[in-house]
Amino acid sequence: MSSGERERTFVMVKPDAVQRGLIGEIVSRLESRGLKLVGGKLIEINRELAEEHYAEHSDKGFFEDLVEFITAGPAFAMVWEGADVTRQVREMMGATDPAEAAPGTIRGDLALDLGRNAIHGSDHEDPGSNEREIDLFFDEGELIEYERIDESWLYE
Ligand code: DAT
Ligand code: MG
Repeated sequence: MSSGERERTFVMVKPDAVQRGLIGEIVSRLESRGLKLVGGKLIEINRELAEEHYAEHSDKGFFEDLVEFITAGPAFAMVWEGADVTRQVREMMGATDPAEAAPGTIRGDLALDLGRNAIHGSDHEDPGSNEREIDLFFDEGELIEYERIDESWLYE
């Protein structure tokens, strides 16, 4: 492997994108990049889990809307693995506000509104957020260790 340490990150297709039939599109982008899916499940997030997941925003004015949105329908929770994966996924997601997200990014291509921004990814600027979020949504037994057949063609 040439660059970056292999790590895991938590990613979620939010309820808006599930309803809009975009699970496959979003999974496909990460999969085609060469990232490895090591866990995934369709879930209904309850209020307690939503409040814990977004605890860092509990004092913000938008917190209640955010909790309502994320609990409004099924979400698709995933764990992805790869070199520098947390930062790479954030780059692929684009800016938090889809109106500011660059074309070519997931939010820039698939969403329009801050409160309906299609995807969640762990914060690469908050060390430990990836592991914390993985633990919150997944049991150890739900994560699968395996090799992609193309790994020697993805990493030097
Ligand atoms: P991100 O999802 O890019 O990590 P964040 O952690 O700052 O962004 O915020 C979590 C979510 O909260 C975000 O995806 C959309 C919503 N949000 C953030 N800032 C907001 C604001 N100013 N008004 C309304 N919703 C906001
Ligand atoms: Mg965040």
